[in-house]
Amino acid sequence: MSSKYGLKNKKLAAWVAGIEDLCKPDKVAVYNGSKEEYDSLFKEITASGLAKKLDPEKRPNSFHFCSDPSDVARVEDRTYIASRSKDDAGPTNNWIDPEQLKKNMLKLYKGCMKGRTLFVIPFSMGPIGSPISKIGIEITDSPYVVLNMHIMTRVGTKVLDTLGEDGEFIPCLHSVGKPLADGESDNGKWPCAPIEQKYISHFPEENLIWSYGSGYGGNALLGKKCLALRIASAMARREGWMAEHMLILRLTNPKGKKYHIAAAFPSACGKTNLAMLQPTIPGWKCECIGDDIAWMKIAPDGSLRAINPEYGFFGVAPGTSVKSNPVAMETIRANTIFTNCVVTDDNDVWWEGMGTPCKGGTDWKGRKWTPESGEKGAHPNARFTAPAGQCPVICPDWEDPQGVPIDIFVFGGRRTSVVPLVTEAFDWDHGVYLGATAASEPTAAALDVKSAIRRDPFAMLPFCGYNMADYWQHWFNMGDKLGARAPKIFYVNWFRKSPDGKWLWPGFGDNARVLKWMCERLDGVAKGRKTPIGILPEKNELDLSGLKISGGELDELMAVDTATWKHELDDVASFMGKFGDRLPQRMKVQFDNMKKRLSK
Ligand code: GTP
Ligand code: SPV
Ligand code: MN
Repeated sequence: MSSKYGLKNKKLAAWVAGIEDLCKPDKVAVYNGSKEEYDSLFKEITASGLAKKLDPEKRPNSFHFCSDPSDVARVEDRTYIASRSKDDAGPTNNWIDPEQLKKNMLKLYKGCMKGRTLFVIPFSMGPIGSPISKIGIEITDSPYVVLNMHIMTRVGTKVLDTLGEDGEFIPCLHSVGKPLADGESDNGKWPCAPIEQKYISHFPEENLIWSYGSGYGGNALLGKKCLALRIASAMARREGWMAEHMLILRLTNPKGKKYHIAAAFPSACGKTNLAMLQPTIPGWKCECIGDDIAWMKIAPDGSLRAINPEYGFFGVAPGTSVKSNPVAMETIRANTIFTNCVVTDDNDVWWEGMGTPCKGGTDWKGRKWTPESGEKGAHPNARFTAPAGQCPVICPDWEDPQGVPIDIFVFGGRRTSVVPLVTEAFDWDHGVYLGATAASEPTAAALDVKSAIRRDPFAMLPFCGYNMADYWQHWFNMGDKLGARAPKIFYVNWFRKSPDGKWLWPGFGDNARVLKWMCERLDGVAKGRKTPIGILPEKNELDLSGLKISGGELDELMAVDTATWKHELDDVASFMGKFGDRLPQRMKVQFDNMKKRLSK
């Protein structure tokens, strides 16, 4: 039996009816995920002036959007973890009492979809039917969100069929927060609410997401950061699995041996680039499984299996070039949505660091622009949304419902000094310490992060849906369960600079040289050398064949300066102090060990 709008799932039908009553949209549409529906929505939105269709010869079936200048990235100050107890959200999350937050937001949601269509988007995070996958339903009044979700997740009727009448789903409510008066239209302008009305709210105890006021990226495409990281991390802890801000790749050595690597770097610190790496060392091959999120479960054989819950890439555009990431450039050749780039005079897209000149066009604010304009043409957090299946090096097993077995975890961040190119953890607990103390310089991926460097444990600071200290304990617990099957843990820094401000390491494809050393450590081929902070490559162990790098530069890249590391420890101590009694005992042990090693 079908209810209104053909929704057979009882909980879903009731939820949609309730939200319709609250938000008062003009229309309700259930998104079926077909190409016809995608195309016709694009026709509509292009006619309305919000999207621009790019030259079909140069960029087939691709579109460009300019967002509002106030709505260009995640807003961490307006992102909330609303658990019943403040301590369960922990000192690194914004917290409001869930009842209070709902009261505040209900006022905003009341009538907020007036003049708009309420879209119901059924989506699956992970291959439909995988034991690791989860179903979500996003309600949104933004066609931009519908079109992006179409690329980023598996959407439509097939998800509703899997859900059935009584299946469970995670409700994700989204509104741009800009009701229209009678006869009013957006006039091609990106709708959103002022900053003080924006809320990106998570209720981890009831697996519920409410987002209001922003239409951009992780604030609005609720399957990504909200569901697949914040809500999923809380579920994963309860259920004994892991939801991480990690890329997944498969590296194959010249003998054909495969290694699966999952790496966590903060936003805009190189996940997409590493995921699409093209090794510069002969005989090594890299294939991409995911570029932002990994969900991992222990399989019956004891291995840790990872899937990419997403279906597309929402990647940073600026800096992406044929030289730095040819694979990404090929991936976004067609069927791609661009946001906040330059639209060139010949109707293609352009951004700073694309590696090709641009004579002129329209900048991300919609103004006439030339290279002489003096301002950047693309916003630093301009993004592309492209289907993962279009990636020329997508791994043939990227949709395997069982996932791939992880051998190596890598953590990292953007540090222009102090942190060497690569460090291996002595053991699992030390690896958890390395992840927990990861730090990075700010990037454009969040609007409101300004400090010089900040601790970003496991690259999860903005994405952990519960107390970060409990999250660390969960990592220790997972290590206990994995035992001998636990992946080896490494820490990398591609971003160290010389005193005159030049990158010391070429990065990108050459990062394969570092991954190769990791594999050789796994196989017991490379010996490494012990330092107080971990194991570093022995001289000559890094394959530098064909690379122009001086001995002095290499020494600087690998330098471990005890005095600066002691200083670093003070910062770690004050960060860890925030967690009080919740800080795991095993973390204290690691801290003390580090201190002892540094003072030897
Ligand atoms: P999110 O999508 O925000 O989670 O970011 P991400 O971690 O996927 O970052 P991405 O790979 O898009 O890289 C962001 C920026 O870092 C781009 O401007 C890249 O050009 C730059 N970058 C990536 N890898 C390297 C590297 O190895 N060396 C240097 N110097 N820059 C890099
Ligand atoms: C990030 O900021 O880590 C992203 C982009 O991957 S967003 O989806 O906007 O969060
Ligand atoms: Mn990310």
